[in-house]
Amino acid sequence: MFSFIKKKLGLGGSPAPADPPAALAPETRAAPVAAPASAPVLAAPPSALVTPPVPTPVKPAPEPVVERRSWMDKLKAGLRKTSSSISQVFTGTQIDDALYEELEAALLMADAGVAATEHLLADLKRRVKEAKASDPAAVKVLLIEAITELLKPLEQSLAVGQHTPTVIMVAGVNGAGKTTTIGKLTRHLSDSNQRVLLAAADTFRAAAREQLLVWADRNRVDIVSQENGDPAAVTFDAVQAGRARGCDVVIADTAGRLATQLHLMDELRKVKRVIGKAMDGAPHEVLLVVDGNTGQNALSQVKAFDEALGLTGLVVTKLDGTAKGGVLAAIALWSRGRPGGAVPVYFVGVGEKLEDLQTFNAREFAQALLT
Ligand SMILES: Nc1nc2c(ncn2[C@@H]2O[C@H](COP(=O)(O)OP(=O)(O)OP(=O)(O)O)[C@@H](O)[C@H]2O)c(=O)[nH]1
Ligand SMILES: [Mg+2]
Repeated sequence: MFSFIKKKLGLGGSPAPADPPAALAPETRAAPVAAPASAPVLAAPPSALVTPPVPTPVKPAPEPVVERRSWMDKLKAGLRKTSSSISQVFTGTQIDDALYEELEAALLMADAGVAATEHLLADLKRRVKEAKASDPAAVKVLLIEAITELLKPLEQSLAVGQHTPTVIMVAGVNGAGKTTTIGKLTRHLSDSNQRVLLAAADTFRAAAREQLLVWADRNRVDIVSQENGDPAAVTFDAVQAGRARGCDVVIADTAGRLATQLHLMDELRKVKRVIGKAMDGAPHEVLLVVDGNTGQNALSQVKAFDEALGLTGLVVTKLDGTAKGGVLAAIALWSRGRPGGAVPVYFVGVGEKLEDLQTFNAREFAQALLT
């Protein structure tokens, strides 16, 4: 799916098989730090593992169109409730106060929050005046423009290749979709001949380790995992192993936690600090995975995790369920006032399958919200 990388690198390696390969030897699955670099568990031959000279955006090519369209269909289906209630606003014949009031209510219902709703309404009124729009259908088109412009700064690509390895730390509340997202991302990176190493830094539950092991096996990548280990120690080992083996990307999966669980947030900070000790300048990406169903709570999570860790990107999952989608507008507005600039939404998830993780596109999202 992320064939863009293949094109950019000109590597075109064959993708990993859909089914998990036969069980790998335990020593390759739970690779110790000191494992020799000569024992890669990868589909692609080492000779193909070229570090790109420039950062490589992890971005799908516009092709294949059918796949992207089916993803859009899922996104639209997920956001149908929101889109039908907003569309309802534009079925009348007049642009009047009642229309704007109805729109305000629909945006609030869609989880956009008060600030983003006010911002969008003011921006829309300005656009309507400028365009001298005279019928509600034209206002709807202008609203798509306003939402697209608001969301646009969130549309950025995750780049790998500038560092070897690029170290990515993944955090989020329980059940947000961290491990699933890492699995999908790993598969896309592997398919693009990027050598990935996973760190099972969710050491609380054996099941969590097992879950990541399954993804590692399926994708045939190395994993550093320790029974009852300390999350920071596991991550440290993984980054060191990633450096020793010349991996392109190291991804650390962490245990779910609420931002209000202060000791667990401290632990997360420690994981981040320790990654920096294992490699100067790392982690290069600190991603927060947010469940799109959590509404305005998603914005609270983004703020809290950003304060604790300094986020570099977001993944919004489960937009195929009961998610209303408007919270992205709230995140975008908050991002505008953030000293470090917008926190990009690198990926959006609309299901549990591999192809259900896609890059975020502001215009597509705005269209899905309204049509
Ligand atoms: N419908 C839907 N389900 C998803 C999506 N992403 C993840 N899931 C499901 O959400 C559930 C939780 O996903 P995990 O990846 O285990 O979440 P996690 O954040 O790692 O959870 P903890 O490690 O327990 O904190 C799983 O059943 C996933 O299959 C998505 O985009 N859409
Ligand atoms: Mg998990």
